[in-house]
Amino acid sequence: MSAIQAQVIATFSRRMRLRLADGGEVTARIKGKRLRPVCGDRVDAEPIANESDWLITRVLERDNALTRPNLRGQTEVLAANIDMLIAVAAATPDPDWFIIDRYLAAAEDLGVDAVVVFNKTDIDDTSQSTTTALDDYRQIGYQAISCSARLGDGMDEIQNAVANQTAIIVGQSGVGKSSMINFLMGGEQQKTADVSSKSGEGKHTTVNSVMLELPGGGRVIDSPGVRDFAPALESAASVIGGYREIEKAGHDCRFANCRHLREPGCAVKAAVETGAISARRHESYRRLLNLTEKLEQPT
Ligand SMILES: Nc1nc2c(ncn2[C@@H]2O[C@H](COP(=O)(O)OP(=O)(O)OP(=O)(O)O)[C@@H](O)[C@H]2O)c(=O)[nH]1
Ligand SMILES: [Mg+2]
Ligand SMILES: [Zn+2]
Repeated sequence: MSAIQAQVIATFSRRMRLRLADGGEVTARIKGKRLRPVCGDRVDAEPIANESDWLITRVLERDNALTRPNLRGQTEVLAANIDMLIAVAAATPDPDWFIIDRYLAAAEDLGVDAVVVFNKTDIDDTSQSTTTALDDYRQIGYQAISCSARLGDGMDEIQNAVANQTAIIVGQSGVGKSSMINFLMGGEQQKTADVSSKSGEGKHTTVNSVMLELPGGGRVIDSPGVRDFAPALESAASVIGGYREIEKAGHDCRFANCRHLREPGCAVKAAVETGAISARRHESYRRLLNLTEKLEQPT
């Protein structure tokens, strides 16, 4: 039998789960060392005689890929062919809005829709910093949804947002990504674990990316939680593009190559001073610009 097209729906280092065109699922290994399929990839695969595993022989061209720089400075691909990114923060662990901003910047860079979710409203939904952050996102034009995967509040809004999409759910460990997916799946599909009472951090329960078909429509990729995230951006221009309100205001700066830090006649700084642009978002932009320019320098 010759190769047929399939999609990678789960990765376990070098072993993969594939969904075939007829809806069937098989496990597969990868031909050769050079192929590096990730969750969401479309691949060519063929059965292997006398084995239950299939063999992936080719990775088809990607529409897009969510990446991050790993510790060795290489670009690691997290998932491919997505059309929505859902960035999750929660009442516990303490929300880190800078991480959410950097996920949003990654989504802008990919040209995919992004939604901000604040989970665990049953624990706390009154913190001023959270209310401000969510209001800021809405004002910039992002959908920001508050929910409780435990109680089900707000989960219909998330289901509506992902219907007809292939979305990746990202965020710190322990924010409840897998719990949200379990709620939407209507059962315990994905393993979850308590946030550590000692450190207040999640336990990195999800270790592999897995794509699930939701009964209410749409597909979601559960992904391992992170301590930190920064997109592998190419240039200052892509950092600016990652902050849509900064990019927009920047059209009125005196200098076309304004970096929106200390330049004279900077419309972005002026907007930060009047409060039209959130000072926290501008600080977030400054940090990502710094980081991106540091990575650009040969060391
Ligand atoms: N109170 C409350 N707890 C929740 C809610 N959603 C999830 N949790 C709990 O938060 C803990 C972490 O949830 P997970 O779903 O494992 O979190 P995760 O984001 O998938 O974490 P990683 O896989 O480590 O990245 C679990 O104990 C969940 O039961 C919620 O809405 N309210
Ligand atoms: Mg998880
Ligand atoms: Zn400027």
